[in-house]
Amino acid sequence: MSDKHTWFEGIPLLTELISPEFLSEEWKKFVFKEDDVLLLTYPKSGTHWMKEILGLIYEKGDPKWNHSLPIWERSPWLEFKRGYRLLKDNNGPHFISTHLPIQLLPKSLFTSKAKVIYVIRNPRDVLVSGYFFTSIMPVCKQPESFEQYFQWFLQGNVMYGSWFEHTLGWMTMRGKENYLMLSYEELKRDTRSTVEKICWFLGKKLERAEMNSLLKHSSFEVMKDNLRSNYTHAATSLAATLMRDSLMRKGISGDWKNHFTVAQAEAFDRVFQEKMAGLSPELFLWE
Ligand code: PPS
Repeated sequence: MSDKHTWFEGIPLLTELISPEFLSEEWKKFVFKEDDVLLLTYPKSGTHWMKEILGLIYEKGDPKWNHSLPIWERSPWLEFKRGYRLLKDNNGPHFISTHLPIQLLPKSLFTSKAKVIYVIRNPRDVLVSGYFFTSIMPVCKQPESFEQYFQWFLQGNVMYGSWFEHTLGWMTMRGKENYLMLSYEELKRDTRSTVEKICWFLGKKLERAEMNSLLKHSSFEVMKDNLRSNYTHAATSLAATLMRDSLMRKGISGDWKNHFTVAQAEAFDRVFQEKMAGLSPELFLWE
């Protein structure tokens, strides 16, 4: 693996974005507060979509906040220096995001009453989305082919490590009352009902007009044009365009069928069945 990845406690992290030194003793003592909302995802699982939805729930469908602050300030990344500073320097409540696996989270999470939302996505679509993202993002290790990335993904040699281990880890929190697990697919299939479920979990209620506004402003098309969500405000215009087109790429379920060969689909199924054998198939309702 190239130096685009730095391995930390067995997990490949993007060298340019996260340093093991930063995930230090001080960082590990971060205290989650009762009214924080923590969004947990493996990369490419719909994180930005959920960030947009959370902002709209708390703002009762009004898009002003989502359109005035960059998305990385609305819901800072716990594992990025800049995000962590924002969280430390401001009393909150916070919307916090992370792609880290469970074993790397600050321990206060496990005794905190912070609300935790975990979004899972069909790993086949995660793989395809990750392939297009890493292929054009200079901070990522770029694959020479889809087949090469496919193999890296199955081996866990991609940013944030194995999807299988990551998912098995976060699923151990199932059953806790401050933990809600959702899938990208249910959000896509029936956004309204899924947002109602999130509102119920967060103790929020939206009127019909507020919900309609939320659905409009969190749609793929509107988000792709939201300058504060599509990274157009990122450091350079090239980075911004690359980010927008790779971060908000297609926004559909099942795109893997357009990219996997029959042999890849079969190989993936074998690994999935082996790694996820202990879990009920009902947890994975996707095609
Ligand atoms: S990241 O970079 O890991 O944080 O990416 P993440 O935000 O988790 O996931 C990116 C994928 O989410 C899709 N997306 C959406 N889908 C539906 N509706 C909306 N509003 C939406 N916003 C983002 C995005 O297109 C990426 O998936 P792919 O399959 O690549 O299109």
